[in-house]
Amino acid sequence: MKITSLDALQIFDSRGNPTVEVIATLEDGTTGHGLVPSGASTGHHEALELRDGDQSRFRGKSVFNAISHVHGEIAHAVVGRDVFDQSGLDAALISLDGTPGKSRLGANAILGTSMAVAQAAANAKRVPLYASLGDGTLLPLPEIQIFGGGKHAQGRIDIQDFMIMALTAKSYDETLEVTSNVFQAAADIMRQRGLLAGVADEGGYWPMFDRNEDVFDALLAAIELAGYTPGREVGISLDIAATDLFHDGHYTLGLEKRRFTTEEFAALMIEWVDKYPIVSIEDPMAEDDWEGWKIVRNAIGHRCQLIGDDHFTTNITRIERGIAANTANAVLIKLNQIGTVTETLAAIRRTQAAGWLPVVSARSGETEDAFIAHLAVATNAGQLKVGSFSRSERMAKWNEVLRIQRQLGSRARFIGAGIFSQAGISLP
Ligand code: 2PG
Ligand code: MG
Repeated sequence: MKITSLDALQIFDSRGNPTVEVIATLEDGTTGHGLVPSGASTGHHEALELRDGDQSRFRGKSVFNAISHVHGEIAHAVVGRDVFDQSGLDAALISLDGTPGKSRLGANAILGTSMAVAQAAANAKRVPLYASLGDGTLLPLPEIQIFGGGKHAQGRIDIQDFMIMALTAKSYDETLEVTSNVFQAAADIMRQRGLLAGVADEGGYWPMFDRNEDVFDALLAAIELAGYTPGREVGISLDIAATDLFHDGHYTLGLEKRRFTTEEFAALMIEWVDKYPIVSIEDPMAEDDWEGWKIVRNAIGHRCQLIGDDHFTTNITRIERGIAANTANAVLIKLNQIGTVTETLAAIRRTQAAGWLPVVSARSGETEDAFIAHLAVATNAGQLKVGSFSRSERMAKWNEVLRIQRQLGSRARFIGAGIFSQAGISLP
């Protein structure tokens, strides 16, 4: 089935910033849309999101150049190709761009095209996207944000994501019920303490705390108020986003005016895992602090999931270096960090082949597209991170997994926190 045309337009993400939507049309009239998300705490090794930089329009953030690349060179290369040859099409886009970071045409232009074609292929086959992308049937364990900080809350607290994972839930539905209970209880706690002041970029509560550790106290109180035992039914998961805390060779917690060497910051991460029921930490160390990562991995990698986000940027070369150096045991998977569907699928497969865990993730700037819900199920990734349990750009993904569960019926599988044992992680 041939692709007959490609269209693109500037739409807006959940922060109201411009982003790219691409529409692929096939010879039988079938269409597929690809909506591109956008990060704020981005890694330096990510593929380039092409923005116009014209300060007179959308503060420099418009994406009209990326869109004209879709209408021009990209359409020229894609129209007439077979929609079912995703890897051939993605390879053609990569070589057409010709730069390592997709900086000439823009990773946003390329990814929008790649996603639109993947969706059009599923639509042409008249199957859901998850069934077209792979043969997985495993529903993911969610990692859901309760408090948001870091760059998503103007640095109000240093740590970016305070999340929970429903460890003993027997089904995907039950994970959402547990999350919903804790999310509402957290609002009660914040209200009681006079700290409720709106939500951060991914829908978690805006952090009116004075110390990073005060957030742990509020989170533990919320879990208990909801009727669960922290560490048994509900575990804590953090995204430190440590790249943003690392400047001039040191880590800084601005809220507490504390400065750390690599060894000291690694020791703090280990201390927190000893002190609190933490089951997962993302980016505990800065993206290129390979030595710091090794210290943390050696100390706690057998009992805590350690996810590389900025550290790997969904880039197979960096993932392979991490596997060889044993710096982590899990990889955050974001389509727009690498820029094509094929490379994203390869990053997931490589992670799984090493006995590590892929965690499929949204960006802080999201759209109504639920592509990643399908990607998580299609690849049996086992975990999904989409920010909080509020705001429709987040709920679109959680709800889509409910629909997939219904479609899969008795074929749907759920192992929840059982996924950790696949990476040799035993929770205490
Ligand atoms: C992250 C993501 C999502 P951003 O750091 O994992 O929480 O944030 O999209 O801003 O990189
Ligand atoms: Mg992150």
